[in-house]
Amino acid sequence: MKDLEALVGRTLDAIAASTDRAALEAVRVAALGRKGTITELLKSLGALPATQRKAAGATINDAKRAVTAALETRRVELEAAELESSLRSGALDVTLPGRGQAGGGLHPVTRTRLRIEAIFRQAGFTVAAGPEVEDDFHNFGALNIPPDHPARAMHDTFYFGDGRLLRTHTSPVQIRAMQRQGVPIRVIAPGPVYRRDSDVTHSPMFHQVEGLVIDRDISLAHLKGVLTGFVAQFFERPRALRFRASYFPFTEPSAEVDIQCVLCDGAGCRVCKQSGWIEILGCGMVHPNVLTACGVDPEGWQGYAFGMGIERAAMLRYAVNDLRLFFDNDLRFLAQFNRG
Ligand code: 2NL
Repeated sequence: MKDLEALVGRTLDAIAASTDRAALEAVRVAALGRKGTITELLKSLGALPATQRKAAGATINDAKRAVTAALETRRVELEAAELESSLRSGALDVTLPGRGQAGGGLHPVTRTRLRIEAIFRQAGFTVAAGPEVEDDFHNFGALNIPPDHPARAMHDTFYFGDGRLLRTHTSPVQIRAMQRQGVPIRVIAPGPVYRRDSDVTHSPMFHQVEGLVIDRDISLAHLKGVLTGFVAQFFERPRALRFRASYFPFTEPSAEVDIQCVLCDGAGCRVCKQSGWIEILGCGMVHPNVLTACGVDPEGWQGYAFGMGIERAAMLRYAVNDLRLFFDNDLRFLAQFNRG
């Protein structure tokens, strides 16, 4: 029994000294396993005389209970410590700021288109869209440009070879709008257009916005009024307009419109080539043949139309000096339009 007391003492010390669950399990096996020290003692009870067996059995079982209880207590302690340490090592500061989210932004050409749309909507225009793959009639025929007309060469058209082509302007959208909804009509048609032309100042795809107003007694005065208002709103200050007589097959009379240079206020600079004026759009009174082609009686209806390049308008508004910047998609350029 003296040996048993010492054995229990050593076992309890070993339990207390166990720093992880594997060590603790080794102590349990050494004491209570199939060949453990306490197990062996219990087995040896059979060799004792019957008179001593009961008392010895009770003592050994008390020792076994004490060891079992100590094992259990230590197991709970070690598990708590392991949990604590794993929580500490996996600690996460949920108050740290997240990684920067770089927000996307609209392309300057898109911003310019939306700005133009908003100004014309406010003036009572609707915004129309139509196919980019067109037929000869809607892109040329209805616009008073017959098959042999030299104006077709001007447009440097992409042809598919089956009668279809890529629209060279957004006029066909307005032709379709007139055919569909008839007159009176007050519409703008923004969108991509295509021409076989590619150099420093020309891209084979660019954007245009055209406008069309047809009613009973629409005159050049209405055209000048609408364009003057548009330019003042687009550039955020009144600008003088200058109409120069020009030629388009689809308008008569036709004009090209210059505005007082937005960079030098008309004083003369590199952008306006010292003239003080820069061209911004073309326009005119819709040719009677165009109305007839759309089933509109030119004796009862008349109106104006205009066309403007969106990249050009964006260059003037944002003081961008190279058209190609709009097509390179260099984020160092694009990001400048989406600050603040
Ligand atoms: C320019 C000139 C212009 C038109 C476009 C048009 C449309 C219809 C009928 C008549 Cl449906 N005209 N559009 C008229 C005059 C000029 O564009 O320099 N664009 C960039």
